[in-house]
Amino acid sequence: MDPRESIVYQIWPRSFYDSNGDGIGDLPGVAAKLDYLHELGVDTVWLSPIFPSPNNDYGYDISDYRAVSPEFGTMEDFEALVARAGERKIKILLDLVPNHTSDRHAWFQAALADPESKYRDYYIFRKGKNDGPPNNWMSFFGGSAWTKDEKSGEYYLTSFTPQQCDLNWENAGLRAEMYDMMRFWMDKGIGGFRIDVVNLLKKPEGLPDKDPHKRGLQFPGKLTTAQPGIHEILREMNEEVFSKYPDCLTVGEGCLVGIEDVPDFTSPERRELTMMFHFDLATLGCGPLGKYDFRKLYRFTTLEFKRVSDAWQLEMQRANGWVGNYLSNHDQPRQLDRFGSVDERFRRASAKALCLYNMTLRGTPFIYQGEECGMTNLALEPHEWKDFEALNSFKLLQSMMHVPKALATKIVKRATRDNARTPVQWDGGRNAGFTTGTPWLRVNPNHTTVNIQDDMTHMDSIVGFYKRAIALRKEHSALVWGEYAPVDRDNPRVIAYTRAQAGGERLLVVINLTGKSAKARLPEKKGAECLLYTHSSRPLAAEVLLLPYEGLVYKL
Ligand code: TEU
Ligand code: CA
Repeated sequence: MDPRESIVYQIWPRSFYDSNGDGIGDLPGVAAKLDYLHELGVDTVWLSPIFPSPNNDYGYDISDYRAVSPEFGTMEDFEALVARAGERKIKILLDLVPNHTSDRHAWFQAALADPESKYRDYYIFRKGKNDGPPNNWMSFFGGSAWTKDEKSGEYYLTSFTPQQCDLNWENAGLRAEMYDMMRFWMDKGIGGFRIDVVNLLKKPEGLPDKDPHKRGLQFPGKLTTAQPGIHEILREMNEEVFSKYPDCLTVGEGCLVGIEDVPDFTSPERRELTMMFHFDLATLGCGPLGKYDFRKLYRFTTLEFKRVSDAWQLEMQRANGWVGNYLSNHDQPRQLDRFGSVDERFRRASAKALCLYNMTLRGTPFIYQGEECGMTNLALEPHEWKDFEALNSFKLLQSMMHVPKALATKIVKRATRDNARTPVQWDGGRNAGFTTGTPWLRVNPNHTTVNIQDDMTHMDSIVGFYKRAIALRKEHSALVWGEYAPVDRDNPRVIAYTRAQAGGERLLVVINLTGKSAKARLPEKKGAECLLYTHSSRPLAAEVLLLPYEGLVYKL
């Protein structure tokens, strides 16, 4: 199978399913739910990092690339999971975090202990400037991107938390070790990798200041996310690893990557990555500084959503690029809070509408755990926040941006990644059936009504709709490969498009993305078959009045 045809389900293992009652989801927990995932229809499961980690950034700070975190199980558990998934024709993707290791990693410890060690050059150590860090870069999570090594007086680059030390991909020895590690996992039978902040691997020559005329820390932006030399690294990685494994799926997280950049990473003839994520929907309604930049109050119109969506669909098609489409993941608030409705009147309908959208786009759909039963944000209280990004942003909002505490609390409650990380709601019982122990993060009390088990028996089941939408995509290759063409483009509430395959089918998708009824102007075709609907089947007409969040697919 061409890996672009996959349907991927993302698991954030810590919160998926706990098999041994310690309150932390684990690999045997994933294995226990394989039948559920198989029935859902997904063929690929991406596991967020499962490696040993001190959890300063919950697994994205890895202290050993070649082992399984004891919190999640053993290597035998992992191998058993791959085997059992394979029996169900499900591939496992691992999360590769090549930009940085934890400061607990043996390489970094060796680099600290002895500045002459070969491992020093695995990282990015530099002398300070004017009693401060080597340059003015701001970390992704706020504060300086540099951390001081008190022993040598030098600084090392930490683009995320101060405990995540950026690796130096200019070092050929480091690259060789990384490729070897990747083959180690591929040889265990995995299907490929999701690659963390892949565009950051290439740093600019000389690590210059960003906007040197400006005072204070500056977010380096394109200076670190768009260095042309990144493509040489990826071509080498492809040659050394991916090309050796047929049908290997690689999805790069292109942190804040531009629409003009993605085709170069993903056109098959360039032999780099299979696909990439983009951030332009995730950051809709945010200010230029991202999620915690509340100045636009996270408000956006459906037309703005459509413009971004159309732009990516059309440009990837034109330039032969490929994206992984998603509306939520472990870094973003729940998709219903962002793009749908958490109002009980519309929760189910909007969950289905968003599913229908994701399953009918050009690109590869990614589902994030729990979205299939319509999970929502949990407004955790400040003392419950676990995420470094949230805690740090809370401080910075108050100290640097002078936001009053009450407003800062409101912003962080809304934006924190903890929203996506509360345990999966399996049933309406104690701890939502996630654990028999004490969950590491509070379970959303709405699990008494919002949960997978109850949803599956509901006549208006969201899980049931996911199954039908996934099956539809599997049955109609036009939904994967067909040409994308927008319909009724200026409609302020309804998104509509056709997917047409040369010599094959032509399908029409129409979705009301709002909580108000809306008219859509559609191409006429007598006797068009209604293949899938969120509410009920209805005949195609030149003008239809859609209910809130109603969506339909027709075969023209
Ligand atoms: O995220 C990269 C990234 O771009 C983040 O800054 C992201 O935009 C932010 O979390 C949104 O709030 C990846 C991982 O997905 C994330 O979980 C890690 O924390 C980060 O890399 C560092 O490894
Ligand atoms: Ca456990």
